[in-house]
Amino acid sequence: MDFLQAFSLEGKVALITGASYGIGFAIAKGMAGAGATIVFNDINQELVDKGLAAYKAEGIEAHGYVCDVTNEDAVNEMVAKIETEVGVIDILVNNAGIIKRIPMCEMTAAQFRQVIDIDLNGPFIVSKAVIPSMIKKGHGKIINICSMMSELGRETVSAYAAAKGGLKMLTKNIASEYGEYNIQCNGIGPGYIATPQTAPLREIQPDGSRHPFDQFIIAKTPAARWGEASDLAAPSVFLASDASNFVNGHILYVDGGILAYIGKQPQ
Ligand code: NAP
Ligand code: GCO
Repeated sequence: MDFLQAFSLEGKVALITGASYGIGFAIAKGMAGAGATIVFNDINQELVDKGLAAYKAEGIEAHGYVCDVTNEDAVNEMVAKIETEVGVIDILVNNAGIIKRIPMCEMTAAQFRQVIDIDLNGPFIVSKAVIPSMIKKGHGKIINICSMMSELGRETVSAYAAAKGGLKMLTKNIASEYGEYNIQCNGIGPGYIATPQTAPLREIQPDGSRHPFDQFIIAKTPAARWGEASDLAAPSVFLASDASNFVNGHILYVDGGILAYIGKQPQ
């Protein structure tokens, strides 16, 4: 096999959930650059239209659908429509996700459930909808967007950590259950990435100084910076391409080294 050809996504259809902006958009842009046809969804028409315009501005003819990943009927309907209008999905990126930063004892069960529903049930529902056609086609790639919180805890993110820890195990289970059908399911665990989701942690303080959490993350990251959404594009292309055909059930942490580092030693 031509070595570079192994990384090509030419002729592949990629569905990236919640990809009007942020990490999903950057991953989709990378996959389009590698030759894939891009399909994305978001929860309302306004976001989809914004996404379509953003893709167009990058020279990408993306296909956008309104769909909430927690609604099983809507997801099944969307996947059927994509198969008719664009083609069978070769690559699924479960990217849509939310976070709620609330101390655990102040969090309601309804809030906890909402995070689990979007961040864990969503990937289950969308994966389940695409796997049968992947089996028929003889191959498929599923990439679950996990987190540092698939491995670590921290104050206020109990639901998110539970969901992302669960998503890591869902990844391993999909790999175990469907590997024999030439389906590879892997995860990407982004470090701290500068997107709207993390904007509250980077807000400039009234006195003009950097947010204490922002300073904490810089000190905790050997790369000494926040990640950019674009840092996730090439690792995603790798996991979506033939170059990773024997990589299954793996979580690739793209974190500037956070998980490798115990933290700065006292001076
Ligand atoms: P983001 O900027 O908030 O984007 C998330 C996207 O998902 C938004 O377009 C959002 O739409 C969409 N979404 C939310 N609920 C949805 C639903 N039920 N159905 C369909 N789409 C839905 O977040 P991001 O930072 O790009 O994060 C993307 C993924 O990476 C998430 O899974 C997140 O947990 C994960 N992640 C992020 C970081 C980070 O540091 N930023 C690090 C590790 C992992 P709305 O705008 O309408 O909510
Ligand atoms: C937080 C953050 C994180 C990140 C990310 C880390 O409040 O600690 O939002 O959870 O977004 O998932 O990988």
